[in-house]
Amino acid sequence: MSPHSLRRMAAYAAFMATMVAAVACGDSESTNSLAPTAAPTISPSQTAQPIPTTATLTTEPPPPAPTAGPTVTQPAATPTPPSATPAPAPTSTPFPLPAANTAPGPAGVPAAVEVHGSLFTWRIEEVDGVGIKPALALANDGTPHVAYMFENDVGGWVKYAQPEATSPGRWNISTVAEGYVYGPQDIDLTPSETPVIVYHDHQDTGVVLLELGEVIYASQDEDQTWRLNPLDDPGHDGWDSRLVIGDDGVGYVVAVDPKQFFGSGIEFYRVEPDGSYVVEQIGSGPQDYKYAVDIALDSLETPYITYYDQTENDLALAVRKDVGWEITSVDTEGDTGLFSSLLIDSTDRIHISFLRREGESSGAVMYATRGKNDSEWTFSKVDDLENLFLSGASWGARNVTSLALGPDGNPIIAYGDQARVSVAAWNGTAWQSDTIDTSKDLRNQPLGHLVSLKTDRAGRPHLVWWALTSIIPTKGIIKYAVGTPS
Ligand SMILES: [Ca+2]
Ligand SMILES: [Ca+2]
Repeated sequence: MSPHSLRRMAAYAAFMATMVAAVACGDSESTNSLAPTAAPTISPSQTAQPIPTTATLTTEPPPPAPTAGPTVTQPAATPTPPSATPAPAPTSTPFPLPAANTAPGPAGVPAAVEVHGSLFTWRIEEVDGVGIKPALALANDGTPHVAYMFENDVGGWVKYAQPEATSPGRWNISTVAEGYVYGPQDIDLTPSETPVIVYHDHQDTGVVLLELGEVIYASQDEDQTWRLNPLDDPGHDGWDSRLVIGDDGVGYVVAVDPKQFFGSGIEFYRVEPDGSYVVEQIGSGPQDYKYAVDIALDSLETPYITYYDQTENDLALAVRKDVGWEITSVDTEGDTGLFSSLLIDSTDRIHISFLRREGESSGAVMYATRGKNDSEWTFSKVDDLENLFLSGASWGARNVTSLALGPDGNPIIAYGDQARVSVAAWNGTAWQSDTIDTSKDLRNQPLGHLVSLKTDRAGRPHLVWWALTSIIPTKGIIKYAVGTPS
């Protein structure tokens, strides 16, 4: 058997083992009871400290295959298969798709739901009845742009949705790309407000090839056709991709070249408006995909990256220097730094939300901040999550925290687990929160463990998330909410 075939088999075995583990764990996780969600107000944690309020407001890939298949050379390292034993593929899903969730309303007009929280009145809409792992960008006028996907070896896709201007509750949906794609993905807008989406493409169907796999940089031409730019690099690249576009239209991408595919860790991409790009390893060491990475720019457009340092189980911050990357630890308290979300405001104050793991299915949503000239970080606990699904499942916990800044410059953080999606805002002395969605049935329709939050220029929070409706193939419902102050 050729080395090529061996690599294919090893990768496929690891992939299938992950899928099997997902289903096996799903059965036990789904017996958790629904967490109480009645109390909308959260008392400040004992460790909470005042957070400076001087900050001002700032803000923050598709299918297959490239035409002339570039052949990527594999690293010479001896592959060490992840600790996984191949097992028979599961044949059924314990989470049947409820028919009601795919049927449009009688008149074809989707219903919007209003939720009155203590902070905001939320208008909630269903973007699409099929899709997972959404990401959100906002235009200057507050119009949402949503990217989401369907991860499947056959028939997978990436879609893009915007609300219909003249029909509230309806969304215009178009297909960005088709193929064997994977999320989480990300979306941002260029200075001329055209969308760019980044995502992982296996670049094959049915079989995962180590020789392929890239982050795809999908941008829209003036005629609104999608141009798919595979950012070729050695390794099965582009997992957990995140994107921020600078004022000059340069795209800054971070993504994982993961340990699951014998990759070298977290990589940074700088993509020019003409599509040319450079790739750098930031020096993270080997990293699994799953725990999220994020990227933001300071006032000089210096890129900063947060990630979960799997060697030390810490929240790490990497900053691009004139030569290479400088990495420091932000939080080292226990097993911490999962699922981070990063913003830098116009004063160069750094804001990070993340999860400190506390148990098999529990953790604390945390906030860390540091002013430009501060030497120390200030930490604050936002809330606790009790129904996290932290296994290796593709639909398990991923980007479970997402941070934005309100009109006063204070942080607003969206977060969620299988049971609920909540949004908390810092009022200067404490966190207050609204729960805007709860799982109707943890066994049949857990929430999808991913939130994407942005604030518009008026400071209104907008977010997208998803509810799981089927494990194999993984399907869900894409939801969107916008809040106006109560
Ligand atoms: Ca790579
Ligand atoms: Ca590659």
